[in-house]
Amino acid sequence: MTENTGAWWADDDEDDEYDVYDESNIRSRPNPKGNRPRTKTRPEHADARIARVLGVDRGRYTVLLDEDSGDEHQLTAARASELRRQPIVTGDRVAVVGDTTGEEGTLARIVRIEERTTLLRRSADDTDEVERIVVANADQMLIVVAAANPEPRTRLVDRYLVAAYDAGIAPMLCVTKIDLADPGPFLENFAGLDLPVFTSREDRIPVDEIKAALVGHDTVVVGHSGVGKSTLVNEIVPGARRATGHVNVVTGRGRHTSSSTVSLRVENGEGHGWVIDTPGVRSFGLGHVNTDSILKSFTDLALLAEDCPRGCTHLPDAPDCAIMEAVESGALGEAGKARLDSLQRLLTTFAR
Ligand SMILES: Nc1nc2c(ncn2[C@@H]2O[C@H](COP(=O)(O)OP(=O)(O)OP(=O)(O)O)[C@@H](O)[C@H]2O)c(=O)[nH]1
Ligand SMILES: [Mg+2]
Repeated sequence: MTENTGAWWADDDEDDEYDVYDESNIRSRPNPKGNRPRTKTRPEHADARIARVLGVDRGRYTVLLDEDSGDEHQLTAARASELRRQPIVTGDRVAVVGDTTGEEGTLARIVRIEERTTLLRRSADDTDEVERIVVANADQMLIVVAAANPEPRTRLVDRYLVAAYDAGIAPMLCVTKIDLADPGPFLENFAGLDLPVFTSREDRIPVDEIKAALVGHDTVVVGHSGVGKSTLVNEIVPGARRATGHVNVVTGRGRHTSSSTVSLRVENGEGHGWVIDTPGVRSFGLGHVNTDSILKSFTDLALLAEDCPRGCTHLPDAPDCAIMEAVESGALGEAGKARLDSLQRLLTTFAR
């Protein structure tokens, strides 16, 4: 798949600008059956087949049909007019009808979006009610952060963690560019979390280790522009050919090289999984996140919280917080202290 040159929003598929490519606009075609009007109630599409959305580019969806059968093939599809207000994103499972041969020049039609198991969302900022769906049905998130160039930001990682916990997606962390700086001090911030951590440098990417974690899963790769997401993906998926870009030496910023979200198959001797490379974003707003879901992801602490007073914030100034009492009593050891710190830092992100 080639990368488009549009903005990150090009993936969002909610922009009316892209609706010009939508099938709904081919309506002026003469009706070959004569004068029978188009009926409003459409058939159930009993013959529809389920496909996986691999990528979206200007209103055209690349989908994979008959996954894992001997006849697996990709095809291009457009969204049926009845779905024009519903975003369809990478990772979605959709029902397709029409020409599903995938032959050159053919275009199938997406008539339904299957129920999603997870939905990774973000908003432009924390007050923005408008959500963008980043990816559907991922069960893992690989948060990529560079040890330097660009400098690692704890807060951004916190945001990704919260978004993952909120969506019910298991997070993992990969620190790249460890040839440039020691990742140790940064990683201490996350010591309290059950977070698998990989460290990597371009000439020594732990490919086997990362692959082993990805096989059997759908993993969305997120992180700032320039941290090396596409560099990793290219190493993990031979032939992925994701473009990579330099980081500006003066500003330390990446160039937003990847502009599309794309699913690629990861394989090792054990099986396969899917890795979804996403464009680096400037902000990851969490206007939609519910604080309860953050606590829920700290299973042990959530259990203790059942003894908290009603409406307890679990923040340092909260009276009679059962979690803090347990930690202070030493019952949870040093690890418990670190976990409480992480929990409080994440909760603070949302204290409004
Ligand atoms: N020194 C060093 N440079 C690296 C490492 N990994 C990646 N890079 C460089 O970092 C730059 C950015 O890498 P990309 O893979 O394009 O980053 P990205 O996260 O995909 O960026 P966007 O697509 O813009 O979001 C490239 O010049 C890479 O060669 C590493 O481990 N060490
Ligand atoms: Mg990239």
